[in-house]
Formats: sequence, C-alpha cells, structure tokens
Amino acid sequence: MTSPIDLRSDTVTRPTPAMREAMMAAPLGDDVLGDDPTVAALEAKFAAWVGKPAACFVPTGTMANQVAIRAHTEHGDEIICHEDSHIVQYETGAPAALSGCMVRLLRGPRGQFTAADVAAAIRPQGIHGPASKLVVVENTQNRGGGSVWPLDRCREIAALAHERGLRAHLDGARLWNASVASGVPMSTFAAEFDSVSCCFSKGLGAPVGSALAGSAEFIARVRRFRKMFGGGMRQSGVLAAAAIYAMDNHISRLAQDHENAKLLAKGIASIPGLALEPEQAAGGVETNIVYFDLAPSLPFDGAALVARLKSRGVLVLATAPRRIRALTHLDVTRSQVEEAIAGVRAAVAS
Ligand code: TLP
Repeated sequence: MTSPIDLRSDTVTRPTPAMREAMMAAPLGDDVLGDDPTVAALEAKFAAWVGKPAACFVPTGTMANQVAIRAHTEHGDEIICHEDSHIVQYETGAPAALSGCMVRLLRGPRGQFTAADVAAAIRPQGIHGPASKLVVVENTQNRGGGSVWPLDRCREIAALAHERGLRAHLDGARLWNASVASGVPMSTFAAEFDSVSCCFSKGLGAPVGSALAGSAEFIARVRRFRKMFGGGMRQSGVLAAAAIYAMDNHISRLAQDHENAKLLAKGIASIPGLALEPEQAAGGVETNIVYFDLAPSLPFDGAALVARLKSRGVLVLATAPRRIRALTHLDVTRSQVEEAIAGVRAAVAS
C-alpha cells in the first residue's frame, strides 16, 4: 500500500537523506556540561538569524514557550494573549501548572488582537489584582488559519507593552512561514519582542527541536528552567545538526507549501457541502494551514469525514465537530495536493 498523504500537521515530516547525513556527521558532546559543539553552533546561528544576543536549543515548541513564560514571570502574574493561542489551547494548562500564571484572553479575527485590546486588558497596579506581566503573540497564528501578523500591529503591541512595563514574547513556531509569506525578515519581527521561539520540527522538516532567543541574561535564566523542566539534553548535537541543515536548505521552499495550501483551499471550496472557515475565507490562505467546515446539510460530521478520507489514503484532523484542518509541508507535493482534493471530493460524495 502506498503511504498516505498526511495533511494532519507539518510536524509529520521525516528527515531527508541529506539531513540524515548531516546528523551522522555532527561532532557531539555533552550539552548539559556545555560541551556539544553542534548545539553551540545552532544556538549562535539561530540567535544571529533572529537578531538576539543569545539562544537556547530545547526539545519542543511547548517547552520553548513555557520556559519563556517561566523566565519572564513570577507566580501570580497574568499573561495577555489570544483565546486561540497555542499556549492556551494546546499546552496542557502549563502557564498555570508550571509558572503559576493566570491568562487574560483576548478575542479578534484570525487569532489576532490589537494594541487597543491589550491596553484595555492591562490591569491597574495595586495590591488587589494579578500583575499584568507578559503579552504573547503567535505568528503565524495556528488556529487563525496560519495568519501572518502585520508588522505594524506587532510594533504597536510591543511598544505599548514596554511602555506599560510588560514584556512581549513571540511564539514564532512558524515565524519562518510568516517571513516567507510577508517578505519581512524574521529578525525584523523578532526585534519588537523580548523573546522569540521557533520550531525546526514543523515546516522546516527537522525531526525534533525548537529554539528560544533573547538577551544573554534572559537566556541564562532560561537554561536553568530548561533543566528544571527536564529539557537538558546530552549529545543533542545530532538533533541540532538537523536543525542547522533545515535552516540552510528548507526555508525558501516554504513558498511552495504556501502555494500548495492555496491550491488545496481552492479545491476544497469548490466541493459542494464544504466551505473554507469563514474568517480564513475572508482573509485568504496566507501560509500553509487550511481550515474548512462541513455544511449543516451534510449528513455526517468531521470525525466521519476524517475516517472516510483515511480509507482513501488522505489524513486530516477534525478540530471541532464540523471543522477540519489540513496543512501542507515538505513531504507533500503539488500532485499529492491534487490527489487529496480528488479524495475529499469523492469522500464527501460517497
Ligand atoms: N502545534 C501542533 C499542535 O500542538 C497543535 C500542530 O500540529 O500545529 N506553537 C505553535 C503555534 C504550534 O503550532 C505548536 C505545535 C507549538 C507551539 C508547540 O510545538 P511542539 O509540538 O513542538 O511542542
């Protein structure tokens, strides 16, 4: 049986043969003892890429966000972020569990909010309420259909946060996609924020790994919390080598994933009974994430469509009873996207 067309996430990619070779050739050491030259090289490369003084390699995007939150806040503080942000929806309540923080949830189309929303959410200082301490922006915004934040909006939010004594963290798990789609360099987005995290294991195709960058003082604190949270890794240069290879070879090709996502969205929108999620339909598909909805008239739900598609060799995720998510990535070609559209059309009709 041929392998399925896996559109569940851009995390599903497997390392290419050339990436595996780079991993095999990497010089290694014990990184907890500060001895792994490949991890050191990746951290220096990433820090320079996003224009920050220092960076730290971590196993996952979740850990990158959570050590950032832990390092920026104290117990009892409040984090201001979108209700659809990854740190709220998919990180197991970690801001509360690991950092003792409350979250103040903002709303807005496509997972985005404005500086005015932040201004209204910052609490007055005093002994009563939690201290508003950190604003988190997610770019691209996953549940917002991979939307790209306008640079000016980031600037206004970060300027306001800093003026009011808050810090700003950028969950840039897919900042590579935001940069390729908008033409804004990653360092230009990152310059607005005190810290930025990015994932090598999503669109870039590395098997494991994320990085977090910020000031030298902040990263020294992050290293302590990475160890506390169980993320100190030993000969992790074998993973860092994949990340270096991914940065060198897999960034500009993200434009192809974005084209493929547009093609997928167009195909899906042409199928009777399916429609792009309304906010994404209005804003357009900007990067590699497509959300679509099943019309109330269809006599089956999202879970049933996922099952029908699976039997046709197409994998997608249901993120709500009648909503489906599909992502394009390194391991999906344009012709596989065309096959997937045909599969969805047949599955809906059958
Ligand atoms: N996102 C995953 C799932 O957890 C939903 C996916 O398949 O999209 N920030 C953002 C914006 C993310 O989308 C993700 C992963 C993370 C952080 C966390 O990364 P990992 O999975 O490495 O912990």
